[in-house]
Amino acid sequence: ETRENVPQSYYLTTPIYYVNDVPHIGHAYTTLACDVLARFKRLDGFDVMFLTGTDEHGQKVAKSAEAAGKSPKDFCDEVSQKFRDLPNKMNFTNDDFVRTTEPRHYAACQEIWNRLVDEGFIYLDGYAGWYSVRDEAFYGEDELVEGEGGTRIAPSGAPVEWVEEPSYFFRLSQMEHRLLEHYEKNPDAILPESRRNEVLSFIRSGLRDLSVSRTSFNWGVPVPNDPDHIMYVWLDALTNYLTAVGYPDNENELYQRYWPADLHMVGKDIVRFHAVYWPAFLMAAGLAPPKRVFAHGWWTNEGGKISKSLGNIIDPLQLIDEYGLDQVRYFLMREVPFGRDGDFSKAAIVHRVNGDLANDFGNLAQRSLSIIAKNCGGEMPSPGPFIEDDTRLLRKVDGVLGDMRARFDRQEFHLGIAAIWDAVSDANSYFAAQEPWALKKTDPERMATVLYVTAEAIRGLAILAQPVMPDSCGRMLDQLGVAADARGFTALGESGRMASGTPLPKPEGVFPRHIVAEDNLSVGVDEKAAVSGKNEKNAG
Ligand code: ME8
Repeated sequence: ETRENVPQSYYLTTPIYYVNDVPHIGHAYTTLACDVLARFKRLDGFDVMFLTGTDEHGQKVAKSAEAAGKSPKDFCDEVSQKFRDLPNKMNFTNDDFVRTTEPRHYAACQEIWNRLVDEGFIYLDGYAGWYSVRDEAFYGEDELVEGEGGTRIAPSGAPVEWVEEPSYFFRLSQMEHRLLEHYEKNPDAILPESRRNEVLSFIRSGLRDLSVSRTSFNWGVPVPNDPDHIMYVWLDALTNYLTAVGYPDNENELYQRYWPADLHMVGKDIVRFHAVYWPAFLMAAGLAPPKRVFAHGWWTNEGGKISKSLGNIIDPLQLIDEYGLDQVRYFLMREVPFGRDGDFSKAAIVHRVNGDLANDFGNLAQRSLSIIAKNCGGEMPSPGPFIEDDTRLLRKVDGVLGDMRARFDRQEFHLGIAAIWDAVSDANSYFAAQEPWALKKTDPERMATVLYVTAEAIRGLAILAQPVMPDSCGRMLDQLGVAADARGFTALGESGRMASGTPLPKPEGVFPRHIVAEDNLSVGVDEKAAVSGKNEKNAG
């Protein structure tokens, strides 16, 4: 038994989303990024655990339930269901879905609390200070900024209220040194670099002990041995990552295989909770901190902040109806350099759908497969000897996986995808230069070779693009007659070369053009502007 035979594990998580709001593009984006990475790792032979879920406790959710005239539990059941439906609608492959109202989660929360008590990190005192319900966060006086009419608001723009109540505290101040040491030893534990710098300067500015229980309401996990207190919703929520691997049973297989998490994917709004509080709780409790927190950027809508009150929330399901599921998945992962903020615009998505997908990839497959259907008896052609042009293209496609690995390992999804499209572009140039359609009469053997090489290139590219567009690439591979068990990354290159003579189904277009409605001409006019648009400027 060699070590190489045991697949390497990879545990990745999304934030668990508050159920005060229905899923929108921002939530879909984070989970999509994780899905793309989870699929990539599985195709690359890893043993993957991919987790998402809902955050159901706290004042914010309790207030939303009250406003809806429902009990917190009924309200949570209802909204959580909308998040549980998302994987089905967006083809997400999460292995588990954790809800903080589940008994298994209470067990995990109470255990980590007890560990923190045992290690001497919890003490009882009183909290008198500012709290933002919208952020579910405590703020120091010095952190507040002036809002409209001289009111005080959190740096996030959220209103704050003065709170005074008995509270347990976590000795965060004692973790400063260990956190800095941890991040010095692990330079890639927070990405991108800008977020790492932000977190480090926050830690260096000095950490205050953190209030970790509340007594003024009771929608939460009770503190062990003091039921007047419920646990602070962030300590509760963060613990979900342990719940899903069976904590507190450290002996169980999931925990053994997957802890510590390889990646907590979050938005930049919650990096402090994940990169300061969470590793501090874990290390204080004697548990290993996550290997990486990646905080991605923020989406705006046609230049404006997305908010419920502005009524410009983008519903991912509506986008899918309009542009197609894989088209939306591709756009979100390709358009904006991952980590940066991005702007959603119709012009930009139409440009990607019609340019990258319909013209560049879709047409190549459709044209080459149609010529094969017409001129090669509907079978995979039998190639003659390869010339340098042929091997150069196939070598290029074979090289993409190495690039993708390097990029995806740093969550640079846009660059990993760009590597595929660089090869798509080469395949198009090859196809145009070789003119297989003109060879039928003059040199049928060379025609067969060019068509075979093109089909091989498309096979490789479709295998590589599966994590982003699983359905469409699956259909492309169907049309090439590639068996379902020959679609992993080990089938790339020589080892998976297609057999000549394989009968092929009738070719069908996989990436249709998006037709812009007449009454929405501005999109058509803008389509060009999108090429040099804002999001590209971010790319540097
Ligand atoms: O913060 N652009 O939940 P939440 C990009 N329950 N991403 C966005 C976005 C936007 N405009 N809007 C939301 C919470 N997101 C806590 C998390 S984890 C232990 C607890 C994404 O429902 C982004 O990932 O407010 C952000 O971090 C997350 O949704 C916030 O979701």
